[in-house]
Amino acid sequence: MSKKASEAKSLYEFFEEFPDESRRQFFDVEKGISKRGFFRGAGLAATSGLLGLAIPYFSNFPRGIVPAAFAAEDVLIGKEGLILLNDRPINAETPAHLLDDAVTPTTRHFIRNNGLPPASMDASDWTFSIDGFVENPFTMSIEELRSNFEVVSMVLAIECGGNGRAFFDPPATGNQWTVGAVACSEWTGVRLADVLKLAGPKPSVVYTAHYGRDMHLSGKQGKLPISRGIPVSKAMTDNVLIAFAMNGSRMHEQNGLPLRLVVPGWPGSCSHKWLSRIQLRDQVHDGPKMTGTSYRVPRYPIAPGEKVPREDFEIIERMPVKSLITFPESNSAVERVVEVRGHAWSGDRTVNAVDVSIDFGASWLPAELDEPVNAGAWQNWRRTVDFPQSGYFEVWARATDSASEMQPFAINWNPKGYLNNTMHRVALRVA
Ligand SMILES: Nc1nc2c(c(=O)[nH]1)N[C@H]1C(S)=C(S)[C@@H](COP(=O)(O)O)O[C@H]1N2
Ligand SMILES: [Mo]
Repeated sequence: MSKKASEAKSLYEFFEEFPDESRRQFFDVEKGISKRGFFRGAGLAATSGLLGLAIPYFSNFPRGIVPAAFAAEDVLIGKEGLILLNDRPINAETPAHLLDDAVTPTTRHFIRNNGLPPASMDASDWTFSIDGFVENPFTMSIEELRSNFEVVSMVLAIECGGNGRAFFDPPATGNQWTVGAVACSEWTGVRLADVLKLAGPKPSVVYTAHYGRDMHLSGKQGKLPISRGIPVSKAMTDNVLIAFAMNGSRMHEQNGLPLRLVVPGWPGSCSHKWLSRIQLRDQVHDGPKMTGTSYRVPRYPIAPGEKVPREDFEIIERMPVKSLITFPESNSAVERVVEVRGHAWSGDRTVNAVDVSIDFGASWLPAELDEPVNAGAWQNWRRTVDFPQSGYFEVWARATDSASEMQPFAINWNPKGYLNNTMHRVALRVA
């Protein structure tokens, strides 16, 4: 391997690829746990109490894993203000007030991993293959994708199917996302539709299957953390991209560097990261996280806590209508007159109206709502509100989409905690 340890792009990669050097950098056998590493601003503050401590069982420390003392902050290098929900696999959400930008900066795009990111994310030797039920299977480098297909940039929203899971009662197991497993960055890449057309799907094709180079948590070679797919009709939509750049520059390691799918409006799990292969199938895909109850909901409404037979679950397709209040920040103090603002989206549809309430839903005020900058982008909205007096207020926001579907106040419960699109509320102290 020609790469030097100092070129490791993240702490993760450093520990994984250079187990001996990383151990030497972070563990001083005589002085104990140390922080002499070369990682700019890596989260010392939270771990400083541990610095210099002897490590009695040093010789047992597994090679290639990041010490827990550092994991919490250092895995988020290149991210700003994200809240880590889990560090193995890494899952981190963005507080609502940090999602205020019309286009989400790379530093604030959430992270949802099912496994371990690949050790190498080198764009220059990455390949992408398309095969299965196609006339013309092929493999291309990222450079070849760029030169063989039209390169487009689009602002596209990705929301995890489990966003909002934390608000389910009875609770659902899985990452306890509150509202911040959503983002809308600008992605640059080629259209999946163009790539499929060159491959020439056979008439029997109904579904895609997505494969990436991340690893299963068990570390077992060939065991996939996730492999999902979408109906070929969705894959042919012209805002589904195979992306190689994020916000006009390098993609973040945790967001799929160097190549990923972006399937706006559908569960984030369709947007495969570290993408290496798409297979076209003559039947619905059956990879990990595609079957059973994964990314599926009962096909009929059920009562909270109700048990549902497996065969009554169906695959989630479009995400439901939803909105987010990104200003003011919840639990902050504001003046009597304030501009409330945020975003709204509805998978495969547009949002027709956003209304806000400052009186716990008794009356609603229409917000000014922008058109999406392109199909698949969230829509920005704003509304100046005039609080009648000082005190405790809540602002509630409620979006209604082009099919007249409106965000509910009460939760539509389902066993795995998906699709929670209840209204967002922020608490304010009015001066
Ligand atoms: N290869 C791979 N792709 C993946 C995942 C993964 O674990 N591995 N997680 C999926 C899920 S569940 C979501 S919500 C999105 C999150 O994208 P982000 O981490 O860039 O925000 O990536 C999807 N693509
Ligand atoms: Mo997800």
